[in-house]
Amino acid sequence: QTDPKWWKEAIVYQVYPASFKDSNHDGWGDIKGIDSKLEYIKELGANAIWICPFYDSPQEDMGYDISDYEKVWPRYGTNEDIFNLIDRAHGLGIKIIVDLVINHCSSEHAWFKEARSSLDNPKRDWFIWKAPKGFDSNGKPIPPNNWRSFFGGSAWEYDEHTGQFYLRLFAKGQPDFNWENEVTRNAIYESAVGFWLDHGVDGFRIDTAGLYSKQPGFPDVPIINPGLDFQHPDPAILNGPRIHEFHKEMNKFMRERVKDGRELLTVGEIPCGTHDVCKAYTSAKEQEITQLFEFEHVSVGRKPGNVGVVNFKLSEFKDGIAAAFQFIDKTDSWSTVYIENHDQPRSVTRFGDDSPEYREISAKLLALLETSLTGTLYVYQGQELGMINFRDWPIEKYEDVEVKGMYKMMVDQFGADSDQVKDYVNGLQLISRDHARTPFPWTSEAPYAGFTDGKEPWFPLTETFQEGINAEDELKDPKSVFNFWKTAIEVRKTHKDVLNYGYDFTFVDHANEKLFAFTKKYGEKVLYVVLNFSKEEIEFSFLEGYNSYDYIFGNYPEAEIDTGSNKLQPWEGRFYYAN
Ligand code: ISL
Repeated sequence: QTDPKWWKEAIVYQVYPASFKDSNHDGWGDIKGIDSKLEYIKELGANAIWICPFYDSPQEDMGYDISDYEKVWPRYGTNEDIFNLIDRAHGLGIKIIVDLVINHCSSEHAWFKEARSSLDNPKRDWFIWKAPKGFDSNGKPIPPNNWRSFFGGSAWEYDEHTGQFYLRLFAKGQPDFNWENEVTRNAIYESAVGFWLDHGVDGFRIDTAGLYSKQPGFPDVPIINPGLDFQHPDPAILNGPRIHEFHKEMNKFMRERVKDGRELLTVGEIPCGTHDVCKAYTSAKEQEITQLFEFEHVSVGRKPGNVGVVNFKLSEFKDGIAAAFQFIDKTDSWSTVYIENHDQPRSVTRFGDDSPEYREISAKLLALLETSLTGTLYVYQGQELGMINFRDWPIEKYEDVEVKGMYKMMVDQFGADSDQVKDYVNGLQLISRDHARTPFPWTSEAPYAGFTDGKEPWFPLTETFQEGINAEDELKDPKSVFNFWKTAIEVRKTHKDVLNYGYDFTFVDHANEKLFAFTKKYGEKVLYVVLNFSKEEIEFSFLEGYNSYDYIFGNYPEAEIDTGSNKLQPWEGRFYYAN
């Protein structure tokens, strides 16, 4: 478990290229923009960067619809730009992880264009085609089964030209590959994996990595939710019969392709369901992937099917955290720690308190929680600033293909004025993916916060860049969220045995709906973490059976608190060693 691999200890900073930094004044972020900010990322303490898709794409789903795996989307720059970025990052001691999106490609990919051209095209079988089940009274073709898309509606798209449906679990322009076909698999590995390994990347974030193996026979499934969400998809598509075989095969391809023996970080995006499944994917012995992103904690407070939000209790969030990350105790598996990404809203709004009074302190509390957990730590751009969700945007201002598809589905089903649709739209204030995708606030300067000095950005900024939530102001302020994250990351590195590798994660006072407390061990060391998830002053108990407590770190200045007292200020958290 403590075998010190770089990918176990990495601090990975996630960059969303469209919204990080524009270098050429066109209102879109780009590769050279990322290059110009490597020092900023290093300053935070990160030593790896995961860059979301930057490949050629019609951008129906922000680059998760790839039309050429081996080419940078021209708006983001050129292949030379990314090769230079990889070199310069390596020079600074920063590893580069790229996104691997291979459950599907874009309908504009040459492979799909060939496949759809005729029934007997040699690439026809690279995708999943089925004849209509029949035709309805209006002569409309009926999809082959009831599988649904994550973005609303049927997962089957009718292709007039050949009179068959193709499967697309996401948007219309994202046809699913047929992973049963070995020729297809090898072509995917060669193009999407081999090409980038040859150019020196240090690993892959593997998109929707549990979806490749579909249930044979394509049976109808019980519809379990009003909508479809990634945590609770229809049962025939997730973790299917050949999924582990496929991952082993791809992993072998990677190992053979890497010529200089470098170790790769491979992180799969997989809601596992059970801990046994999580362990199976990530066991070192099995050689599939090194770690995965679970969804239990970020799903808390979402209605089944992702069609709105409900109130949740702190104890549910605690369970989500334990389920998502702490499954590796005493096994050869490994996990991740994350709370934000480009699909998740801002964590301060979701799990902290984004009011002006408590935003900073609750953002710091979340940083404490994350830096205390075992696994590889991921920080999403803007999280280190304590960014919050945008407020009160009308539905028309949302950009995300998921929102558009789901909104349409809800309106078709319930009517635009229905309570269901109102609920859905209200929920978006809290959970829409768009909150994480607004341009990065580098400065407080209007109108575009230093993100671009050119055209209007592709997507509006979150308004709070003029209220101190921007990199320039935070770098200068020793008490900022940024500088707290920086220190918390140093503390994590200094105490990495128990913080990064600790085991025996055990809740203390689990039923307490304000206090999030637990212990973890490493050898003789016992870490005691107490976090006040409320704006009230609360108390915790020092555990019996220990002689003394050493205070390690917390989110209130040490001079302002009595570390020997068991009282916690609003949103205060502390780490102790229990001796
Ligand atoms: O974002 C979600 C909920 O709001 C998920 O349902 C999401 O679609 C799921 O986590 C899969 O995400 C990944 O693949 C998608 C892409 O849209 C996401 O951005 C990506 O992270 C399709 O490639």
